[in-house]
Amino acid sequence: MSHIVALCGGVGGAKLAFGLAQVLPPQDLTVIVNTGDDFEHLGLHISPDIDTVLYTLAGLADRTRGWGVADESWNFMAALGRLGGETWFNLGDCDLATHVERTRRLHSGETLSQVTAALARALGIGPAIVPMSDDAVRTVVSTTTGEMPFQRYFVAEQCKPVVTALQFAGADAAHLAPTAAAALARSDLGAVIICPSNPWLSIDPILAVPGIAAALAAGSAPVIAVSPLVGGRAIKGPTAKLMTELGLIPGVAAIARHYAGVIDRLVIDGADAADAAALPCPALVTPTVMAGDAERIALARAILKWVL
Ligand code: FO1
Repeated sequence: MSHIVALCGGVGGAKLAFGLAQVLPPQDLTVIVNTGDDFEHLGLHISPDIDTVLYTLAGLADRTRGWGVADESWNFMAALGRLGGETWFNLGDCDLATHVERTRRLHSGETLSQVTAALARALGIGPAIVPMSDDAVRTVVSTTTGEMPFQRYFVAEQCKPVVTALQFAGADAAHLAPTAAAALARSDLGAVIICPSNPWLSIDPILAVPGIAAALAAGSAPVIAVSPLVGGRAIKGPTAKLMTELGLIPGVAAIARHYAGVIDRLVIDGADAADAAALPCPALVTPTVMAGDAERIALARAILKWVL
């Protein structure tokens, strides 16, 4: 069996990572996760996309919200509100434990990779879950109303501001996390799968870490992206709105153009089948909407069957 690397953001990406984790032996999968969304909040280090992947693979994720833990209680937030604290970013009681433990471990000198591996182990997750970097890379969103940190744009402003540009502060000086670099350099690497996460907000920060684009280009393993758009619309999140604001027509053609030079193939939904022939790379047309576990597993199987 060859090794598979998945590049992943939050909710949509985590669903495919879950599917891959069900069909691959744990030692054959490494999931490299975006940390551009990370931030310090209430003195805690929050890694939203890592946690979404951890909770999803552990079967703990809230499937309606897409983030956080299912059957969560909110006593901490209620108490914080009574004290007049900051309540714009919601931390459930169980989720809070993850941030406290991550922050404690980071303060004691562990790297984010080590902390993430420890949390994954504790949650019984088999595949390697790896941050893109142990160095701080922070997505900064430029909008017509000014520049703001990612979570301010995404949660506090609910993605309403019109985006003009994105920057990944710290990326130039960041290093690829050692486990991520090792996975991409494996001689048995069978494929790199870019999960159906937002290319601009979730995948570009990963690709901005020096060395990763070169590693993808240097390897003989095919790089396959899964379009996060179905019929020009995102299943969840601001991808289509953002594309329009950046002057693009939301659709699989623009996704393929965005990833030009990075990907060898694109996976698209049947709703976009008519666009397949005009794409600049080979396309697999298969259902990509992952409503439940069966669809997550079916998509993972279809991609692996196509590439291996
Ligand atoms: N998203 C929201 O829309 N509102 C929230 O209050 C919120 C809290 C939150 C807490 C922990 C966590 O891991 C994620 C959380 N998210 C919340 C989601 C997060 O902002 C986004 O999923 C990602 O950063 C985008 O992928």
